[in-house]
Amino acid sequence: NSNDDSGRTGSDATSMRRSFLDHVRYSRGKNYETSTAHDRFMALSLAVRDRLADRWVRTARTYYEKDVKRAYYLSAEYLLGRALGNNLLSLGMHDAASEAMREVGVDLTNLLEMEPDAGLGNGGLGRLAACFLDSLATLGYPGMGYGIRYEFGIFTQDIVDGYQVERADEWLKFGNPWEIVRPEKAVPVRFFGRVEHHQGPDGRPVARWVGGKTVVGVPYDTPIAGYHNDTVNTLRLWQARASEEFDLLLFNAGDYERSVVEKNDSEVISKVLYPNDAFQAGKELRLKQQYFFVACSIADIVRRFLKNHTDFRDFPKKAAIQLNDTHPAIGVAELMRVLVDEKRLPWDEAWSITQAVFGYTNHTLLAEAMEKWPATLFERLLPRHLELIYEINQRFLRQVQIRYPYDQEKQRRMSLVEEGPEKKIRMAHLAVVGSHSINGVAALHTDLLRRDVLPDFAAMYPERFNNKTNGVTPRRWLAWCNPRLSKLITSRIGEGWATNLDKLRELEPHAEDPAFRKAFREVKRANKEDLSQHIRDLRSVRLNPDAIFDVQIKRLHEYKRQLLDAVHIVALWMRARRDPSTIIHPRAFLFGAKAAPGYHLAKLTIRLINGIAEVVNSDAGTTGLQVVFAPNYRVSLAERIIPAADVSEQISTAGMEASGTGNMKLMLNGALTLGTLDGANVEIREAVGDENFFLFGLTADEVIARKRAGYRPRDEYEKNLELREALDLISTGFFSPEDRALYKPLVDSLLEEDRYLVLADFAAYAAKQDEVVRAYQDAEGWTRKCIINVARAGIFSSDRTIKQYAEEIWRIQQTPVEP
Ligand code: DL6
Repeated sequence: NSNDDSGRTGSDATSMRRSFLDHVRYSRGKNYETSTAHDRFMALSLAVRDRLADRWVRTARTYYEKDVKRAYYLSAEYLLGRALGNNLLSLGMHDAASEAMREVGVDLTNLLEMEPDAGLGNGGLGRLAACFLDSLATLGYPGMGYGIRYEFGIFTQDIVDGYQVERADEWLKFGNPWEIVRPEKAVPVRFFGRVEHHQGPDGRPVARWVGGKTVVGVPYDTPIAGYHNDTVNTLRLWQARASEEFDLLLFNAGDYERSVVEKNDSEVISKVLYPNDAFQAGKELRLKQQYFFVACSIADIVRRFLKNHTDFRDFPKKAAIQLNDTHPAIGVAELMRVLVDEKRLPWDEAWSITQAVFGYTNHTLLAEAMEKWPATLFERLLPRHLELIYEINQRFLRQVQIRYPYDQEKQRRMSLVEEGPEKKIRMAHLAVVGSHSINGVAALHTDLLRRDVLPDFAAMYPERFNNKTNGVTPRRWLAWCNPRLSKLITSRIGEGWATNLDKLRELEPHAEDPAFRKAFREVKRANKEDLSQHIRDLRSVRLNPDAIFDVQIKRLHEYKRQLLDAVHIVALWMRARRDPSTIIHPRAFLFGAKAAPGYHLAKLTIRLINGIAEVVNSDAGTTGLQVVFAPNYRVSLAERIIPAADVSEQISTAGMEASGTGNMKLMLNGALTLGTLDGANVEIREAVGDENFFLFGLTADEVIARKRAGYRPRDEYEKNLELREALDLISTGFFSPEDRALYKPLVDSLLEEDRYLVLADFAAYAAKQDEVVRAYQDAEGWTRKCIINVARAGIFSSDRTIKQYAEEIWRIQQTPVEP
């Protein structure tokens, strides 16, 4: 029954209050009076989950009955953040919940703060996956996410004496109200062992992967609610469990201790998210994680298909599988193994099914992020997959040879196997040959992918390459995180923009209305007050809400150039100290960033920013400058910072940032971009016009040319006095009196190599920063620019992106769920 007439899952405050109190008593086993804040958070979340459950069941039934084609998103990362507020928003029950809580004397806002972020991702790639799930459900697409239920997500970052200190992220410690475990759908996954080859009864060769060790994947399902509709899709995350048969074997042998130890070996697979962003560490456990979740997911997808089909030639009509970067690329070999070895399909048939099913999204151009696994590791861990990859490669290279006879060099370059002192499997090549679609995530990125990273493949399979510029969900990144701006927007253009972001265009004429501009400034100002208050709680620095809030929030990486920002702040401060008349407006520089725990220069950069903050904040009264490093940057912190930002720092070396998505969120919330022509910045600038964007720096082609011409960072240092003085101040230990040589590695990296052309872009960056402040002096003009940025952010909705994937790659249909 779809309509619950008992009132158990009603959407009014009375019904919400009743089920909240029921959950306090019957799910938490507490008297209301003795319940803790945590009990209440759990009780309200469970009450909300009840309201999703009925739609969840109906969604599954609708898809099954209509036998629709589904899109499966395979991703090693999902950076979901908090769910309670977002689910209340989707259900349209926020006000009712707020009232219900008020009636029992609870402040909903405080309750929402109890929820830990689901931080199962590193940065943009994982957050993109989360935005995509939101859009799939909101648009009513039959789509499902698959991934890993990491027991520990991205580490918690503390700042101790200016240094990043990592702590385990125990996000499941108090229980997770959203997930439902489905042990009946567990999947066995084999590792190690050996391959036996025989002659099958049909005379064809048969390969059997035997022995080794079995781990079990247990699925945990999380509901993904569409916004104001009846769709609730599923995110299915796999947890590793030791297999019972295996335990039994050892118990029988009487080796209790060994059996317990081996159990650990299995369960460690889903223990922790690797905290590297855009860098491959090459750990065996990481490859195990990848195969583990991919094998479980493919088994699950095949099982679902076989519920109502028998002919695998129909499989591509019912399933599209998207590889979120190469992390799940082993799926190509795994599906071949299932089809050829288990289902006994002929190779060619299996291969055309595989290619028709898979699509591959590339998210990086950085060489150090390209996944390559030693063949020896593969051979030990996944012996059958290595054989299959060799077979795929042999057949593929034969095609290359036919197409380009006599070009041995091309075959070497395109091979799935990198020859050398250590043979390696190139996962991107496996993903490319096994997919019918290969896409980049912003126009420039896709161009560079075709031209510089995969040129041989783009020449051979031009029809497979396409662009899908990233997007962000306007529900979380405007409607939820910025209620003041949302209300103002709705007051002018009405509802509807949250699901049709192009509608924001209607704001544009209002940029000419002084009353609207004033209201817009008041919203920004109030958001800055809120953030200032929050930062004061975190860092005991009170940011001046009249200052220009200049924010750089993203993972810490040399290519993102937090150092450029930091060195410039030092230069500004020296200038302000020397000549106070150069100060024309107070400025607050805010950073948020996690560094990979093993990335020394990145961690040192955090220490430097904190060192600079300490000095600069101490005489903020005279210079008007403030610097804050906000600890533990994560989704829920982004939700506070973004609505308060004036300037969005998107200053990566051109050609390095695949897309960026923070740039879109900041634009959508009325910040102006100070950026290079990199990633989606290019498209943001096209959308808003040059007059509403602060552009600086070398282009991607100029970057390449400068390096080719023999770039000498010292020349830049010599010829720019401000730059030289700032670097000298840093290197002489002014910001680290306790250890004067502390920052030497950072300054040396800039002066000796400067891979990311920080010094080459410094002068242009500093000049553009000056222009930013001048522009800010014209409050009306600035506000106009901000409004135009918001008004033209429509194309950066992940709804637009998802429609493109759905129509151009997956060929799936919107399938709304009846109320
Ligand atoms: O596509 C999402 C996101 C982009 O916006 C960022 O520009 C890009 O750096 C990020 N890529 C990665 C690469 N990881 N690997 N491999 O995180 O993807």
